[in-house]
Amino acid sequence: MTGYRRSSFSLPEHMVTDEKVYQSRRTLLKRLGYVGASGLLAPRTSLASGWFDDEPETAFKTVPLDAQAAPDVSTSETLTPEQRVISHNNFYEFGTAKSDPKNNAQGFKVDPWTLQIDGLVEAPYSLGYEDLTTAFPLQERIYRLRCVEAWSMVIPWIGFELNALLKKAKPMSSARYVAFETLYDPEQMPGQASRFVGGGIDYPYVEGLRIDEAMHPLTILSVGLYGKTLPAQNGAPIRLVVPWKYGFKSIKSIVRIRLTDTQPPTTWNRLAPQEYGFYANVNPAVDHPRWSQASERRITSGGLLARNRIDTLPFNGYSEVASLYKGMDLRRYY
Ligand SMILES: Nc1nc2c(c(=O)[nH]1)N[C@H]1C(S)=C(S)[C@@H](COP(=O)(O)O)O[C@H]1N2
Ligand SMILES: [Mo]
Repeated sequence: MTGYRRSSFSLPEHMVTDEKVYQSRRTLLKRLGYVGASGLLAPRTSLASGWFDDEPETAFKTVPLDAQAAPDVSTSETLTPEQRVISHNNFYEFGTAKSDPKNNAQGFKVDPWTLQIDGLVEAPYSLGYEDLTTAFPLQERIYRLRCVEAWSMVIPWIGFELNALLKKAKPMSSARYVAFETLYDPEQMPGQASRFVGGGIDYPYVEGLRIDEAMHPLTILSVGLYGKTLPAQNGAPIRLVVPWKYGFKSIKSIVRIRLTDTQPPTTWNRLAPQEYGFYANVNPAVDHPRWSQASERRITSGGLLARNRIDTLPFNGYSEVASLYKGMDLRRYY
């Protein structure tokens, strides 16, 4: 059981304001020819309006989720407040500003959903929306999340070990990597409909892990946070969380998990290979070409001037994974 307050989603004041800004930006983008009307209008018009007048029309629904606490793999550091976890996001499919995912993903449809597990496995299978939260016992794990942009959060995730999902498919001995893919649906994801909104990424967003990284017990698939199912902006209905790697490895809204024998392409590596590697292990000794990775801004309840600069730790403090990289030059395999 989790002990968090379960308030229903309500639309904060600043979001209403942001929505106005977004509407005017949308008009501009349309005029510039970057987006077709359908791409950006879909998330709002696809909602049944007028039925629940007391509910904000654009609120994505989350529901309480029970999970077994896992103190042995959880940090006791102060949690990043829920409001920050769900309003400061990277999810370029919904725009590149930190507030864009929250503002643009409220109409995201996740039910029905299909997650396919295939590739080099003896027993490929798929999970539907309900299965995501029922097929495997759920745990609550409090992990640090360290973005490559040098900010970090402490988040109470709900999920299960990726290795449980993989083992169920009976991986073949030839499987050496695991490839992940986010939903491709430009009707729902404005960033996929427009290179301008989506930061120039070639969608769908893809990620990958070596099989031993994927099988490591710290690697989880998350279906919730703060005692509830995942908000759209955090990668509903299911996303990866690899706590010792930079945040961009933790791919959101996954529809396919494929076992392969070759290293799969990964989105940020494809976009800027000198800056983002396949491994992307958190490493204070290897700077990003354009900024230091020695320290990070921990997002807490304090304001922008809060003293929340902390040292970054190798593997984001998860030193038990170091043995996975024995003998590897971590400067070369960044
Ligand atoms: N599909 C997809 N997954 C994604 C991203 C994205 O833009 N698209 N951003 C990544 C980055 S850079 C980070 S830091 C984390 C942020 O997760 P959060 O918004 O839940 O904190 O999601 C990662 N997963
Ligand atoms: Mo990130």
